[in-house]
Amino acid sequence: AARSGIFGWNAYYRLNDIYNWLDSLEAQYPGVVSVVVGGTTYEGREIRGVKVSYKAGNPGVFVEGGIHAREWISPATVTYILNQLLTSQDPAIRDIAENYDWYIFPSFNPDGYEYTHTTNRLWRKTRSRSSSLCYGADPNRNWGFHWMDGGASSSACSETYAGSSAFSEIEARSLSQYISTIADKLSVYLSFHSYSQYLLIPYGFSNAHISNYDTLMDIGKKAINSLSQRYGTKYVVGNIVDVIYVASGGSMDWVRGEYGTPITYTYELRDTGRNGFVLPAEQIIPTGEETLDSVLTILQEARSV
Ligand code: ING
Ligand code: ZN
Repeated sequence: AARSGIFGWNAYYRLNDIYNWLDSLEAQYPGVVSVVVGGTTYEGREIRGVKVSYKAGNPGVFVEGGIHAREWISPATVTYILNQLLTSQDPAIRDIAENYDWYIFPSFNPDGYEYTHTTNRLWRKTRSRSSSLCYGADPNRNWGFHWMDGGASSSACSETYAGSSAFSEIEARSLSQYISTIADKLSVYLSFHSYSQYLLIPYGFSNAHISNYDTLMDIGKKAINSLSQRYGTKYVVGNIVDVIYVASGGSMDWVRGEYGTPITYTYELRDTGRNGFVLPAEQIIPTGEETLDSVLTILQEARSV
């Protein structure tokens, strides 16, 4: 478990530890890191992130973590990547760090994340009151592009409850509004889930080939090859429907559908089911390392498209 005042990647951390660390980065890297607020949750927490910018006018990369509460390796990997962008001496990492503007949100679902620490380790959804019987909607079925167009439930007690309407959840609604303010600057959107070791491309409502399907598949294959080099971790790349299942109302679908952001991927991080959502903390650093290897490839390749 975490000791107070210390942040790192040998344990999983509470929301406030993550937020205090983000705040400390702003103090440590003035003029480079700024804390940004993407919205507010049902229970009144901030959805806090950082912008990392070494110079004006860079293309933007948005990094989304923790939209599902129980997928703890997601916020941990996102903070690992953020730390490397600020501290790595590797010229290739320095190059992507300094030549993109980064918008990084470790937890898109803070209420759910805290609930997995206090009450139910396997909670997935938000914590809004959905019915007299059940809490929460699936924040990755609540976004307003092809909402409720397959692979989402209208039953309040379902794990994939899409909500009472598109953007019924304040988390998805306020984050979509935040993203709208920077969308014209974004060339890349990366979303981090677990588990299954997949690298997914839009859409989740359909497996029709999108306009740059071949490019995304091509870059995706290079990315999972880079990822495999360090520890031999095997990923599969493909359209969401082709690789896993139909799932509408996801954040990545909305970003691509609403703004046409060209390079968008959703990661399903380690493992393939041995530990599932309860991935041992010893795997945070290796997961962070191999995932950053693949992000580096994506961003190097994204430059020349
Ligand atoms: N997987 C994702 C889910 O929300 C996904 C897969 C990604 C669906 C992007 C739609 C869009 O079901 C997990 N593990 O949550
Ligand atoms: Zn998920």
